[in-house]
Amino acid sequence: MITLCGFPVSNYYNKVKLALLEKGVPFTEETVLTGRTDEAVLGASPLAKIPFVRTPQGSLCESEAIVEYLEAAYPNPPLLPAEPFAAAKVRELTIFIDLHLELVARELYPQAFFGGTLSESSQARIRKQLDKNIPAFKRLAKFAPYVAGDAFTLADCAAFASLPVVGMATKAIYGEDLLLAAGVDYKPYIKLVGERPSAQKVLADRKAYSSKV
Ligand SMILES: N[C@@H](CCC(=O)N[C@@H](CS)C(=O)NCC(=O)O)C(=O)O
Repeated sequence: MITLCGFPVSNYYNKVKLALLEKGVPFTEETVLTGRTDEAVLGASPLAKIPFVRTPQGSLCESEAIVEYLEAAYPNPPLLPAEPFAAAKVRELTIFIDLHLELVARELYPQAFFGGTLSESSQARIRKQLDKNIPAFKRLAKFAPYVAGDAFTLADCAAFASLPVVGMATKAIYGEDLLLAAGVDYKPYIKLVGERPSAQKVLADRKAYSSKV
């Protein structure tokens, strides 16, 4: 049995949870907050980031390594195309979401969501990166109707979990959702994916957790 460790508000936690649910892999959840310095966490996730999973073979961190493991260990239903180039295109898009959108926008979160402050120069630096990276993502994203094309893939696990956060963070800091401003019309897509039972569970669990803390 797999144990998913982290908490249901985290976008990377929910990326992995979506993949588990879509594949019907049995799993349990263990609440682990960030910033832990004990061996139980550092032994599984050396940077103390969440999510990580415990499996009968050992633990694994980094959401992309985890979902790739799930894809290999539980191939059905597939969340990557069988054809190697098509699969690589899905991975390419996931990298753009995680690395070039989310990781850049993440620098905004302390002020956007947690009451911190960012200097004007930091805001300007991040804005410059997003103004370059969002149109780049737009070139690759299909929304037809899924982010990588006509099938639900691992890229949707990342996109569903992270695009709304990127949108909200940019709106909070810059007064406009930079995804929408650049013509990335992701809202109907989030609604479509949000109708899947996997996404409904992720959203319901996130809501239940948020109302508890
Ligand atoms: N590259 C990591 C990113 C995970 C990540 O940044 N998780 C956040 C929560 S959403 C976290 O643990 N932040 C605390 C920290 O970075 O110390 C992944 O894909 O799993």
